[in-house]
Amino acid sequence: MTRPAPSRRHGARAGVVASMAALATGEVAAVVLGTGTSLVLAVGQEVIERVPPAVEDAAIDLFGTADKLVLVMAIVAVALALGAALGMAAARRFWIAAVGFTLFAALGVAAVASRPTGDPALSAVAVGAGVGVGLLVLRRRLAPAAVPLGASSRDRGETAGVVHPAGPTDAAEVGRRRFLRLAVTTVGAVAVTGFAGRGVARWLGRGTQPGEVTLGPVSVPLARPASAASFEIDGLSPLFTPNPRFFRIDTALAVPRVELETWRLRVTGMVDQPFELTFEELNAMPQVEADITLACVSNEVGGDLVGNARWQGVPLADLLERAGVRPGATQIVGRSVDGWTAGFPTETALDGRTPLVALAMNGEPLPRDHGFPARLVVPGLFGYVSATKWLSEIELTTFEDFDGYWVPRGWSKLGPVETQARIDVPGFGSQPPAGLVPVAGVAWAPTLGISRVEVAVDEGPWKEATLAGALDVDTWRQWRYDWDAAPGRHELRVRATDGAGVTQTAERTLPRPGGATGNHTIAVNVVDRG
Ligand SMILES: Nc1nc2c(c(=O)[nH]1)N[C@H]1C(S)=C(S)[C@@H](COP(=O)(O)O)O[C@H]1N2
Ligand SMILES: [Mo]
Repeated sequence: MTRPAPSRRHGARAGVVASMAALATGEVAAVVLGTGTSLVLAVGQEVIERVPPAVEDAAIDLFGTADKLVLVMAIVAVALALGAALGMAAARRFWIAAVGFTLFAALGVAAVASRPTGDPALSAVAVGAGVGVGLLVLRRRLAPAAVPLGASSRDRGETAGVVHPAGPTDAAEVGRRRFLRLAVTTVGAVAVTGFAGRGVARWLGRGTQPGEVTLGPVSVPLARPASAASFEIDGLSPLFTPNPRFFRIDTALAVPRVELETWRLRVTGMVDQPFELTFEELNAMPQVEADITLACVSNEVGGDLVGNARWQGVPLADLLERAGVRPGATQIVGRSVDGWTAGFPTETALDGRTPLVALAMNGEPLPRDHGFPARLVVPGLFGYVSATKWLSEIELTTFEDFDGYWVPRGWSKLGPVETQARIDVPGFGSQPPAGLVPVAGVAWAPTLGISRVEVAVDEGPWKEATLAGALDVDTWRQWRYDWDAAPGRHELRVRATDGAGVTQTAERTLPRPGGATGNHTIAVNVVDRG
């Protein structure tokens, strides 16, 4: 007797369920086995690193910082769609699904293998388990006897009339079989859940908690200059951005979890004495504090991808001195445990500014999101060329020999921070009451400091704003302008002048390739109180 083949629709549905089962099994197995990354994360990371700049820009425009979540959902959606296609094919020839699932699994393992943190052998086991479970599920669902209760009438119609060759004969036997199946499933589920649960716990506990670290002492703790007393204005950015509110920008789909026992910082490349340090050794070196404003090159004029912190760490210059930089080593490259890189001129480490291998941020060990256990911070340079988080290596090289992560993706080789001013209050589109309206914000020109901020109302002349004391030339500076506002719609513009007397350009440019320029401008609607 030949059985009718399942319908294509039934095949597609079975394929989706099978690929869901395969993905879920693979991800759980990855956690349990501790493969370092998973198929979905590794494929996502490959997509992030390979996508053309135009697509990347569009995705960021469209989804903003939710882009990573959208990416993961898209990968799952594609996997399910492929499952549907394979399920349809498998309804006729099962081997097509077997080959298809195995091919995609191989691609996934290749993605894991290309990650510095991934273990290809273990992940082949995890992905293999996923494929096995997926194919089992598919086989069961495509077996004519297994048409599910919830199947559509069409599916049932097509398989109606199939006689179970060895169907149960009496009710007692049916009961026994059901009980047996239930028992086996329950035991299986409990075992898997327990195993997975332990794995998840281990996974979550993996890596050292920043809180477990005791930071070394600071040679000369910074006192906050008395002159830096900040303005008390509602909505104005505080001088120091609290860690939980500090912007986060990176390519990491999963934040790297570093185990301090095995972590090393290596100084390599064009040096006389390459060396490596444990965290303990690094933490035991003389440390300093520095107030440095960090800005992202992707920050739009008026945007919030900028923050200020008090960093604590080891001066980069001390590490370079110990290694002995060879002549001709024009570029310092920071490399992250996840393979990300950023490079900046060697002279910026030696020209009097204070680049740090930072271990702490605002008095706490670096939070994981901001690079635990160590990161670079270089005053005056955008993060993408300098501020390597989860730092594992500092390599001396040349600009001819190496490009950091973002350079081949269309961003400038050199990334000095553009002088900028931002209006924090009143908010864009707000409706302040007529009369005296405090206009305030922050301005930055790292390494030179801010010497003047001016505000213009509508087409009026530039008027000088009052500056709060300067924390440091490397940090932003608060400013305020008390505006006598008349009712109606008004436009406010701001511009900053750096410590060398150069006023920022009014020319509007996009962030790519070297950072946005132009005057932050907002519109407000002043309302008559009477
Ligand atoms: N390892 C790693 N470090 C990185 C990045 C990254 O993608 N990976 N992004 C850089 C960029 S573009 C910026 S702007 C800063 C942001 O630092 P934050 O997330 O601590 O604010 O980190 C830099 N360091
Ligand atoms: Mo950035």
